[in-house]
Amino acid sequence: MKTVYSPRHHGHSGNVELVAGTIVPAFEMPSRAEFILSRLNEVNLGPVLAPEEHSLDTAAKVHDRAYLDFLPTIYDRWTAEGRTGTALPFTWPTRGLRGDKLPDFIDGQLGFYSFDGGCGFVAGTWDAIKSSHDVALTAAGLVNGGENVAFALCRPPGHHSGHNFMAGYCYINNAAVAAQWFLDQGASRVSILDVDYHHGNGTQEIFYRRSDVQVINLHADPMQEYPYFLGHADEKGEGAGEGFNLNYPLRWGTSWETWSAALEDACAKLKDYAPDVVVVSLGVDTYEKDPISKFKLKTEDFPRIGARIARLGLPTLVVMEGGYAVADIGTNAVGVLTGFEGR
Ligand code: OKP
Ligand code: ZN
Repeated sequence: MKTVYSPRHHGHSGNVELVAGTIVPAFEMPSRAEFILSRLNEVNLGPVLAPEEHSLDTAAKVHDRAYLDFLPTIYDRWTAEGRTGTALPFTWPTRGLRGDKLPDFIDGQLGFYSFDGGCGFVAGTWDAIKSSHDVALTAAGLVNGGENVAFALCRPPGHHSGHNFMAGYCYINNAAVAAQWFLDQGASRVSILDVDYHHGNGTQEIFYRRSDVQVINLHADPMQEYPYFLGHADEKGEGAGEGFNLNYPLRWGTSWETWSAALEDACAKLKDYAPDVVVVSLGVDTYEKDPISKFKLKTEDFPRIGARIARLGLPTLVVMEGGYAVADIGTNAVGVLTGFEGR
């Protein structure tokens, strides 16, 4: 299997976040991608290719253009105010506040375009975001060109980012952009299968009223876990999208027996939809040793995930999302890929 990877993800480093009332180094760190890269070389997964530059025109079909225009300007505007360190918002337009008025000042604009404080900007963040987007589209091109599967080693991840907001380490929704791109290339239907521990609220939001992208999520129950305010089983899509969104919220402590039963049901629903291509939002934060998650999947379970998805027999783009147990992230993420290949 071919992988697309860019070292430009390194620009997004030294980031911080608020955890349990304290500012700490962000769990989403550069070594995540490096451990995956070295593991896939170790097992000879296949060639590792550099991404080609892509315009943001496809991204602008799933995100607001004004949001995409804002992202590259953030860090310069932050430093222009004499600030150093990580650019972060501290106010958000929640219930009862105006979501239709974009403030002038950078602090207000950061809040306007965010759902939470999980998306810090440092000097190289925009370049990393753009490279991650390009990685996803280049890998999508491999699948469109006839590869049965390709791996987009994206960093930063994307699935929490919605049409006009960043959230949970995610800025551009790489999987959503890739799905849109497949449609633009002539696919009639695309399924996004999100197996990250966290609900892919951004992906759900983007396609909620559409029937051309089926969105399936297996994730920790939002009653217990981030992103808390989306991801319930009764969210089935709206209007033309009704019936094309599927959520499998699972309780803390979920292990392979329960998780794989949900995957089985999800695969049956996906098969019924008969998409031309599958985009997998791959998070391995379902792992028992993940520092921010509470599922109990074991290292030997990850190849089984890949094998089950391969059994769908559909062209598949695997897009990297979360996973924070960095010492084991390579083994677990690449385990899904080797499982897909039947080895
Ligand atoms: C991104 B992905 C508090 C910790 C919670 C949000 C988790 C984002 C996960 N700062 N942070 O889905 O793996
Ligand atoms: Zn996650």
